[in-house]
Amino acid sequence: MSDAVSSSMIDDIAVVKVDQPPVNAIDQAIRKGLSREFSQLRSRSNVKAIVLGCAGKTFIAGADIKEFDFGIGAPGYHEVFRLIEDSPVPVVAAIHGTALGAGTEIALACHYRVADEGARLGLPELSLGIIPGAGGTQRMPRLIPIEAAADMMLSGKPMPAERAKELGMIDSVVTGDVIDAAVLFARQLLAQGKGPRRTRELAVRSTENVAQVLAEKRAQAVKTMRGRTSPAKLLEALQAAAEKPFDEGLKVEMAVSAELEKSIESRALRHLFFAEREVRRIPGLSDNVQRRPVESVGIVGAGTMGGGISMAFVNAEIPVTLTDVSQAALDAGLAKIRKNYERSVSRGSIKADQMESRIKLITPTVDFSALSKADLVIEAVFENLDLKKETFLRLDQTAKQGAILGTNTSTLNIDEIATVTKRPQDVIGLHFFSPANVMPLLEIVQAKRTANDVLATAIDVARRIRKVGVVARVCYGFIGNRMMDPYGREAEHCLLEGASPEDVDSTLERFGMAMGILAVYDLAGVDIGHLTRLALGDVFKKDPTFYRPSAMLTERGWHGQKSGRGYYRYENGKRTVDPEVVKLFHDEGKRLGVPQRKPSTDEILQRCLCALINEGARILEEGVAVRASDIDVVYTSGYGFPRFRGGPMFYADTVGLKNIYDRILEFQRTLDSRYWQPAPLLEKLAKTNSSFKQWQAEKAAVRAVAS
Ligand code: T1G
Repeated sequence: MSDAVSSSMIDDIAVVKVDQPPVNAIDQAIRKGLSREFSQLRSRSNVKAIVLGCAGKTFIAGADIKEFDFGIGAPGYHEVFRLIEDSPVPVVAAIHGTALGAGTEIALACHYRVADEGARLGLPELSLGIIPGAGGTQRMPRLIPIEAAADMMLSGKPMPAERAKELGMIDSVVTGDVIDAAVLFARQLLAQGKGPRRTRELAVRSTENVAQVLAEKRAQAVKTMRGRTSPAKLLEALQAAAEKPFDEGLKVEMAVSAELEKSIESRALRHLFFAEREVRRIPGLSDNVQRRPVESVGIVGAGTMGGGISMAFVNAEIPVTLTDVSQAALDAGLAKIRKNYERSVSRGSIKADQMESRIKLITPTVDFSALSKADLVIEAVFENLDLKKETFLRLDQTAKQGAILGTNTSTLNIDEIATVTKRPQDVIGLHFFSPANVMPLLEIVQAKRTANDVLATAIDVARRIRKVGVVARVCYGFIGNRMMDPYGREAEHCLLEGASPEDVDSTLERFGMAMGILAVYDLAGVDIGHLTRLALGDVFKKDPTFYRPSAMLTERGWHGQKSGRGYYRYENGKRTVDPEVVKLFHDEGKRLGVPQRKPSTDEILQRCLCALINEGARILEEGVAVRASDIDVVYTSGYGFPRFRGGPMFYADTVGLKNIYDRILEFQRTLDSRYWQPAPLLEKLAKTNSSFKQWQAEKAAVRAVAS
């Protein structure tokens, strides 16, 4: 019998409490416990009302997501929630923290809801590729207008208690102990002779032109959630709520839920939910490592990256000292920061006073010695090894003992950068993604000499600034950019074989990529990628076709959006195909003797994906990434890989590694075999009919035994 659910009496009011750290997620044991308690209380005549509350930091934050992989054991959600709703005495939910998913749904099955003023309520199921499956799609529109219910479920964003009360979801918002307040609320109900108020018996609110409202939401969702199935399915369940009696509508919700729970989309998103939490665990790095304090940060370089990184820290209320070589460069950097904040204010995502207080946390200076007080200094100067070494030499002489020295390099060898200091153990890579104040990914690059407390501190800092910190070991391009290299190589080579930039990018975007790779190069600057590759030495000598298109664009000064043309033309903010560039690449392909095969969209897609996955396998076997799922987190949170496909390694597992392997062997026969050598790990897993997930689990098991 699970003791995570208990009940006690306060005079004639029963308090049922759930206590399952860390977030009171409902699993089978909790459902059994709730069923036991509510069944028993039902038969006790001295119970005049029931309060349902939780211990710990939050009310129920949803169903236990892990359970979906194994099937929901009995009793099911509907059975337990119906038991609560059918209680012969009033049931009051006492909500604090973040009630999410089944947490919100169980509250809807209660007859009344009292919430702490800081509480929030949400139905984020779409972020897991499912819909509210415990009655939420049928009960919520009976408490709040169906349009507001649709918005709540489509956005997945938690709603503050006050707003929930305004809409009709919450009966009372309180301060102090919420369970005490709920008991008092129940006592007032009894005094007023009020009994149960079953949500399912209420009418659905505001159904005027509901079909049109939901049709508009569907059209919107098709645009904003490209390639996803669950949004339309959610609207189907809401349509049923508007048109059918409760129990009929519930059947629609149950059928849709059952279908989505098995979908690849949901498996992919559930995979990412846990993968984004697993990234914090580094084998051999104990949780008890003493972290270094990080209460102040120094940033070297007020350019695009330095400015964005500064914003990421002050957004988390960590003061920043921002330096640059000249006042002009500093002023330009600060102006850009203010412009970015003004855009956020105009969009309503922050208030003007918040903007001012954040900017106040930035101390701009051209005096490098001002960095001597910082707990963490991050260098964000131009991507040049000599310049970075020079900067680290100065930091070694300036920064206080014990300060962490971070470099924002995106490709360079951090071990080499660290050699110029007398404290290589304090050096670590902190690779942010542009715009650094927006992009959630932070590649934390552990160099050979990086100390464990520096690594552990960096992982914590990532969480404090609301980034997903993924640990990588040193190699060219770490995880993300290293895998991007063969991916981009294939995309560019297709241009020499007769495809157009539009062919390549539209194929990748149809697959779900946020943006085609060539449009990304135009956004980031075609010259940046070319110069980085040039720094690699004689790659072009070995293969004159290697990234030839971007070399040609750079030679002509066509660097992308910033120069009005690149792979495309950019006029008045619009991107258009450039026939001159298309012809330039095809003629060059013919000149270099590249067969004008005009690859099909399927081949373009498979070449880019197989190249990406194959390099991912190499990264795993070399130990540059700890887990395959870490690579998935890097690509979905930093490179626009579709979340509903789970990331490149998860995707490969869904396709089957044997199929990926066979396709690579086919490309080895039909294309430049130098580039199509299967990674030994991929070959092994393909030949043993295994998967990256299985390989990861086996590695974790071996580590667990060894530790
Ligand atoms: N199921 C299983 N484990 C969960 C969990 C859940 N719902 N929520 C959190 N955890 C684990 C998490 O993996 C981590 O474990 C630890 O708890 C702390 O989480 C029927 C079908 C609540 C805002 O989508 O958004 O209800 O890594 O690190 O930053 O319709 O957790 O320590 O081992 O994230 O303070 C809907 C998911 C489910 C909410 C707290 N609910 N959770 O954030 O802690 S579907 C959700 C969160 C559903 C019904 C449907 C966040 C949080 P570990 P954490 P946090």
